[in-house]
Amino acid sequence: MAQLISLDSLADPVCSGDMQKALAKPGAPMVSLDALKAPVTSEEMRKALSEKSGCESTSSCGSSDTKDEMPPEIWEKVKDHPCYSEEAHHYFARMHVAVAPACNIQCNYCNRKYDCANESRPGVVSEKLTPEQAMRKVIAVASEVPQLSVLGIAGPGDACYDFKKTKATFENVVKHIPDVKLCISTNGLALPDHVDEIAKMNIDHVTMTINMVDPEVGTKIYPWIFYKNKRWTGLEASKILHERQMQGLEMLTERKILCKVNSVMIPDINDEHLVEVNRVVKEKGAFLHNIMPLISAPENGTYFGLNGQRGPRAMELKAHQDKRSHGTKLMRHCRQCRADGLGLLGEDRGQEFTMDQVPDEVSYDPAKREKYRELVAQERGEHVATREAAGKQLAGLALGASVLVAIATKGNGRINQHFGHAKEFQVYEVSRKGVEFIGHRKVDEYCKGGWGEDASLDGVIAALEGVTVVLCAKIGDCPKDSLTQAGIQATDKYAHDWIEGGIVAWYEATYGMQPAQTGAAPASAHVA
Ligand code: CLF
Ligand code: SF4
Repeated sequence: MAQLISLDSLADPVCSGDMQKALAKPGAPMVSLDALKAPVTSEEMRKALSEKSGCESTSSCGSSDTKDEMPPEIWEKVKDHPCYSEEAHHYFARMHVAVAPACNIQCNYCNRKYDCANESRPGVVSEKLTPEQAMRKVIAVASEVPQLSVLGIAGPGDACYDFKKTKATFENVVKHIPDVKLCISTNGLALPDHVDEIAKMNIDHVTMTINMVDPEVGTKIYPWIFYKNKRWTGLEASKILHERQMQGLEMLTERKILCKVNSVMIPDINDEHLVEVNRVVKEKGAFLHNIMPLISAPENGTYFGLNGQRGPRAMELKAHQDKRSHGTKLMRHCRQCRADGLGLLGEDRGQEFTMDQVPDEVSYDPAKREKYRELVAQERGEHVATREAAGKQLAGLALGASVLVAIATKGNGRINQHFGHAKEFQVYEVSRKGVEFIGHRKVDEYCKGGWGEDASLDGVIAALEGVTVVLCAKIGDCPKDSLTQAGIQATDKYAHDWIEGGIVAWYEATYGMQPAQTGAAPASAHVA
């Protein structure tokens, strides 16, 4: 008899201990990537899933609220892209190949010399690759990581400045894996020279980092640029960069290539100015605006890090993003990836696929990716329906304040991670608008080698500033008590629920669901 297959089983690099425990549970879904090696047909999987969810139909599944909000051709481009669709980031993974080491500008927040496998910030890589190595690595990863949907080139320098390598890599890869989406990230200076080639190569997604639309502001961020064989500094450098960025954005818009704008929020330098950036990029056709916090510490060796420029705190960033949320659609789920990032956003599986582990001869096996996509198409429908129902339930409440809820999740849209294993918590805001994802908080795992670390717990508590409750798959009494003392509730009652469903159930159990005319804001709700 075929065993039940869950999305987790296709996607999760679980440890063998977890697997044995899961298999020991009567009726538990099988939890192993090995599931894909078994002769399980997609028909069997569909049947298993419909038995589980009670959903026989596959035709209506896969729809989503966001699908209804955009033209079908745009939806096709974003629906499986973990950065362009918040919903997709629960299911799909990106892979960056570090083939473009050279850069034509200097940002005061960048130092590409520094490398640490645990470091997650743009410009950082463990291994630079040639286009040929990149192709072998992508094929190996695509055969093993079913969630992979996007191949990105995000440096470690600039994908457009090093365009020959970017182009050679993409051309090699699409010959073997034609359905992978291609994505590049650039500072924009060399972009206008390559937009036509980008269009020809079907690169549908371009991210441009735009930190200013006023070159005076730019002088505090960019000490120099290299353009037309010459190094430019000061205001002149920032003016050229700004003009080229605007030209590049307009060219992308004309060719209907989706452009996401990333802006690094640098307190007291461009934080207030980002309002204007948001307005201008919206006017010029940017699809999405991603305001990211400056990562700055002396040990990073960056100009800002060495000179004491601080980054924003999580709640500062949130307040800032909230103020900008009426301009271009905001991205809030960015994880500020490394230039060799691999996996779901927020996880990094790069160390599993270093070049010494990639065979010289590789061949692409599409089976896992195909089966995973079929399952996602179905589960996603159920997830979206849960989210919509959550929104309706909350719409009539008299909430004067919003509540922040932190979720421990391994992906797939469920509350499915132990508190102690979380390296980040996803934060949702419960308000009259429904349940909205508003960001994540990175933490050091509390549980290392089977033991809780008090020092890590202090860090987790600090990172959860403003959060009312943590929902997770499992939590011990010890961390739970410490969280309670810090004013944060924690519970594993909603383990394996859809995130939005679990949140509404917790809300109802805690505050009740009172109608607008009689309800009052919960006393302990955090005012955001
Ligand atoms: Fe990579 Fe960037 Fe493409 Fe995504 S990342 S090139 S758009 S595939 Fe995504 Fe990473 Fe944030 Fe970038 S989470 S840093 S936004
Ligand atoms: Fe670093 Fe990117 Fe800035 Fe170049 S554009 S200096 S790689 S952050």
